[in-house]
Amino acid sequence: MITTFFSIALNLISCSPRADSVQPEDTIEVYTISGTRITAGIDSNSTLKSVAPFPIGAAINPRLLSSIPLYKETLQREYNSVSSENCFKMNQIQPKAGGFYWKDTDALVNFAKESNMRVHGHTLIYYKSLPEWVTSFQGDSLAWENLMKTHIQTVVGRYKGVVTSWDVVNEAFEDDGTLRRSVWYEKLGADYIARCFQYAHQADPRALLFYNENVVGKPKKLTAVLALVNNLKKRGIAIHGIGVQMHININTSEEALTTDVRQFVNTGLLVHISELDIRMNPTYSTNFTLTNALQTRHALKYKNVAKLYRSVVPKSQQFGITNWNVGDADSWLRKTSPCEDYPLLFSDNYSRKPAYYGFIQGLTN
Ligand code: 9MR
Repeated sequence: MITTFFSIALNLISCSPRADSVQPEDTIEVYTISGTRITAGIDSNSTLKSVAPFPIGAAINPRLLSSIPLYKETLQREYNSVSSENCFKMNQIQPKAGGFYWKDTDALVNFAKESNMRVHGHTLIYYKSLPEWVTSFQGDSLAWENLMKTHIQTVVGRYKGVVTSWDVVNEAFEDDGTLRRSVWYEKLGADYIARCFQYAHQADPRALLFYNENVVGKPKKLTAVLALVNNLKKRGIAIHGIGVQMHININTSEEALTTDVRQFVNTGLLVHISELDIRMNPTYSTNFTLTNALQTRHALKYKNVAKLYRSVVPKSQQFGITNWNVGDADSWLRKTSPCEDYPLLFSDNYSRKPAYYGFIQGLTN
């Protein structure tokens, strides 16, 4: 028996197929033959990590590993890299001055080790998610420098040789390309970024160090990031890669994404699509309806992002693609947006969505 994509979408979302919803050339081919699910050119044993020519990651919450067996199973079946969604952030890992909380990060790295996965640490220095003791800290610039250095070197030092790579600094720029007036900038000046990389490099000279930013559709910020990384390179400061966050939606233009990624490729550094999710409800409509047409557009966008990465980023610069969360129910968007959305590859109960098959096609075809 051959069932088209529509029947599968029907199972997933219980809404009627709409004859006008898909152009033939836009169809993501998903079939079931005698109970075996098949996508164009891909056998049913395929998983993300088995087909991808580079590591495929997910941002995870280690607490869900023990509470949701399917979460863990999905990660182990599909992924060979993990990022930490929140547990390495300063408010979680150093909630009190000098009081480090390692339970969650240890759980994450132990899980990665037993599952043969790479660990990407997100993130050492961020303007957000700071503990109260930092935001209220009183001290001169030397004391602030010491606070920042100690934080970086304690965390990187503990996981030396275990965490492969770090987002050393995250989101240091405003959309207009000026440096964000974060507490780090205010207390330590613009060159705090360079020193963060130096401190991380001292603590683990073999770790790969990334600058991570949300630049899509923000050309001034992108130019500022390029200037920053080129400056660090020129000064001989250890920086190995750029994390291109990709919190996009079904209307985001592939041309714009290509231009952005190409500019990062030109730096010669590793390029990590570090936070991929694709909103289906870009207008934040409160009357959102999940249709087959939307699922198809969503799947095609995932396919195109994967294809774009493969075609624009040379193999030697492909650090990988990381999905920002696993199932839709875990998505940060579900927590922060009041509106319905289904941004990921797996459904609330971790079944593979059309987007999964689109992504698989983009990784292979
Ligand atoms: O997904 C993360 C969410 O759970 C946190 O509340 C939030 C603040 O720490 O950060 C979210 O992740 C962000 C990431 O750290 C940096 N880029 C943007 C991500 C989505 O906001």
